[in-house]
Amino acid sequence: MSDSSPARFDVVVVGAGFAGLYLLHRLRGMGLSARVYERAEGVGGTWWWNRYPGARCDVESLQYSYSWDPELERDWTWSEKYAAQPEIQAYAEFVAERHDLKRDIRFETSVDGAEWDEAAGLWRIATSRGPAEATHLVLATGCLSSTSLPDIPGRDDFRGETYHTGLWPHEGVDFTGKRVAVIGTGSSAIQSIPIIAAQAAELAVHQRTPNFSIPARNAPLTDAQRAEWLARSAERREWARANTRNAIVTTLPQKPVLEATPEEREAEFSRRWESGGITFSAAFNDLALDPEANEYAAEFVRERIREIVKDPATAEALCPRDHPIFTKRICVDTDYFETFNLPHVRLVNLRETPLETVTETGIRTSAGETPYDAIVYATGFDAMTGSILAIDPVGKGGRRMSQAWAEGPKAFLGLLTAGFPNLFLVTGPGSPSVLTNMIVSIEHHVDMICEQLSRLAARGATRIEADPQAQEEWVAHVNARAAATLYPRAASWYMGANIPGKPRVFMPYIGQDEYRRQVDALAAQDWPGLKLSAGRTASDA
Ligand code: NA7
Repeated sequence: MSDSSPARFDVVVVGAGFAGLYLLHRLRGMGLSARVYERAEGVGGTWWWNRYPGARCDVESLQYSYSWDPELERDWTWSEKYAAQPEIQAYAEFVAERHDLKRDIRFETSVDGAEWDEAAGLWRIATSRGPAEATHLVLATGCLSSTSLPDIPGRDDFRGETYHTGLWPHEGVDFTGKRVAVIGTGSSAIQSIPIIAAQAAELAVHQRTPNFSIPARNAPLTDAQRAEWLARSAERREWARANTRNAIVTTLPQKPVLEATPEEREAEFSRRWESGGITFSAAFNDLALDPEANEYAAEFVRERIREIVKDPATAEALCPRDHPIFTKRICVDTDYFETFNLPHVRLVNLRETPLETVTETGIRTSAGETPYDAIVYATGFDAMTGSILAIDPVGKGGRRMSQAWAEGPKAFLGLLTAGFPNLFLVTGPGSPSVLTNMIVSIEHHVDMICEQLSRLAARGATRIEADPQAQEEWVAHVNARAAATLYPRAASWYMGANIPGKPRVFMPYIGQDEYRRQVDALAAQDWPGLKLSAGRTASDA
């Protein structure tokens, strides 16, 4: 049913993931009227949709949790070192219930468009359930929520079951006795393949680019571990925010690998490999900067692959060589490489036998056609910009975001785009976002948005906009930071390289610790680069 007259709010938020939930809580605390629109039936954002078997966070659960309400961490018990999707989604649900957030969320409602009304000083928002208006619009739409299904010839002809990891059926899928093809070897594939293999009669993994993966060493958390975290969590979180590139508590690297002896090198890589997880990347401080240093880490992982995978040709095919390690988000797995030792699991190396077409009954590569009962596309997302450009807001002068971002996304601090007044992005391009513990970056951006809304109120202003010059300088700064590292050498989704036609621009800001310093310096100067002005508000109109 459609509402007839537009609903009107101080702030409309798109998305009820971790960003939307915290933002709603903050906005209420500021006495603002707010409405969240969410296309899913429940809260959790990416953790609502990514229900594929084995979906699990690569940041430890004790850290991948909110810090804004200390009671949440006292009253919620994480069961494992790395939480699986159902537990994370249940946590989002727990927070929504605890803070009574759902009454201001409209579920199963998509936001299909938004247009800035310059005269009225408000956003006119089109939702699947009717129009809304708001002084401010916040796109808390997530960085990995717009799924990408490759345009493989014949894709829609397949008569068997087809799945995308990012749009997994809520009732689950049972692959028992089935012949399954997985396309892709990114993080979603690497997590799901061992579980699908445990069910399927046959599993063929279609790999175009091999990936680096570190064992998770997941395990149940003990009461002692939880108590130890709780006793010092605030201090540790603060330390990670101030001192690390990714806002993850770890032991910081002590030296460059190029200055380490072979014994030191081996010992430190081995220690990190044995403790597991993405902090393997913090073994030495030059790994993302120097190709020779990087190669030591890459070769260490290749050696482990060769040890694990029994068939030497398969092991070699699984060894990544196309990109420096850490220039794509490192995968974290449980028994991924081990799965290729199972007799019913086969690697299809698309570099040797390219995928030609999907047929009605299977997949044809240059080596011939193989029948399957199910195809799983683990083919990723139109990352960081996909969900924003799906709404494609229309800013001042009728200019669309897709026009403003034609050469790549531009946003001052990853937060506001020039020409789009009162439109905030949460963890947008130009902010550390996907290179970090996302929850930490989300909290930072929500706090920054609320600070700007408070400034507006304190000054009797109603409009905030990024200055185009400040934005250009910021984008140049983001690019310069990336260019000083090995990151741009990978054809990664950070670069937009996985989506045909998407501009190749390194989107996230490298180093959330430095980002915070930049933000704090701007705050100390009363935010040069952000223009506040008075104008008519939604409530005057
Ligand atoms: P990713 O990391 O983008 O992985 C997608 C995979 O799909 C990757 O291996 C791609 O190979 C493969 N792919 C995409 N299109 C094709 C076609 N046309 N043919 C064959 N293979 C293809 O997505 P994920 O969902 O695994 O992970 C995304 C993030 O979520 C991850 O980084 C974590 O932060 C959580 P390619 O490398 O392009 O050769």
